[in-house]
Amino acid sequence: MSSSSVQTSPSLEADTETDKELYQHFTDLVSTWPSSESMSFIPLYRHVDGGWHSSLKPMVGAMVADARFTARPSDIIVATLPKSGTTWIKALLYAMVHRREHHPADAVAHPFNSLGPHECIRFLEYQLYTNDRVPDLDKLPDPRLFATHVPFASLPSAAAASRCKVVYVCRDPKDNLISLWDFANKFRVRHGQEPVTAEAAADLFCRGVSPFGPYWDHVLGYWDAHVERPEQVLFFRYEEMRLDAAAHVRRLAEFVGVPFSAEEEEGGVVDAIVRLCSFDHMSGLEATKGGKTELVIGTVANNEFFRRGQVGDWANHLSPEMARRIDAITESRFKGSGLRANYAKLH
Ligand code: PAP
Repeated sequence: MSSSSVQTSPSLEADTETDKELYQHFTDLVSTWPSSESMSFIPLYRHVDGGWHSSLKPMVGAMVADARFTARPSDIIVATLPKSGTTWIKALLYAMVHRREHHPADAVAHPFNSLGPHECIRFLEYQLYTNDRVPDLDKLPDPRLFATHVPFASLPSAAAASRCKVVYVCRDPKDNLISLWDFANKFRVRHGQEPVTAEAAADLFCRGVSPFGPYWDHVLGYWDAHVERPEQVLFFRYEEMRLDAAAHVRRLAEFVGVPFSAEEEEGGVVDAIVRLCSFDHMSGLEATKGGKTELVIGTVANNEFFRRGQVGDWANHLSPEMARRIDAITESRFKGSGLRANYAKLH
């Protein structure tokens, strides 16, 4: 975690600038950085310090968050690459943390009936630090739950200083890519653009031109942080969550300091959380079928966050050659890190 984005602008006097001027300052700065066509409907900029890619507004939002977010040690931040299980981990974390006020077995009264996971836990750069506003987050009760897609090194520097907790989820890059590609094409079509082929999207992905990518840098950044500070950074894999979601809910609860009591275990609370947050249950809720999420890049129907929710769907879309190309990069980049490269062995 660093304040690299602030270091790129030594003349910035954040305390004296109005919110609008702060956004303008970073917008002007990012606009001078390299940009390239992407699989989505808008170009991606390359963060000159961090090396990661994002469209303009979320990148600016992340920089404003870096400058202005004040953290508490009790904060919990969900960190993911887009399309690697964000919606699911947000649901699991929210349901687990709030299990006493909102019993997960009480499916009728649970907030998920009216609020999607993205409204329960908001993204810093897509929902909170947007539209020239610096949100007042001081009144939120502990523990405050936030989400972000930025790499570990670009998390708000206040979060590093506070030692708040970070929950990371990664996913097989091939499934991550296919999920991203499908989502990006929906945006393209909505904006009157031709969809891109899976192979073209994969080529961009391999060259690191994907939201918050390169994929491999993002995953390794959080992995290394987890190895160094396991008490601060939890590292989950989507495929392993699919194999045993209950074990992950227990680890999540222990990690944030609210383990399940013997009484809760006997009462089946863990399984109730898993069921409540399952793809089948969440995708059938009214909040999913009819709800929307306002993101700084546009409004998204909540059902767009639920596609298939499966492991290995990439095989239906990627050529064997492209799959091998991605696997070879993963193998070589993960080598020596302690992170298993072979996702196929996980399921
Ligand atoms: P985001 O980063 O834009 O919020 P994110 O939730 O990470 O998106 O990605 C959506 C993927 O998670 C979809 O995968 P797919 O395209 O391969 O189907 C979606 O189906 C999957 N997903 C959403 N909710 C769940 C869930 N409860 N369980 C398992 N997978 C889920």
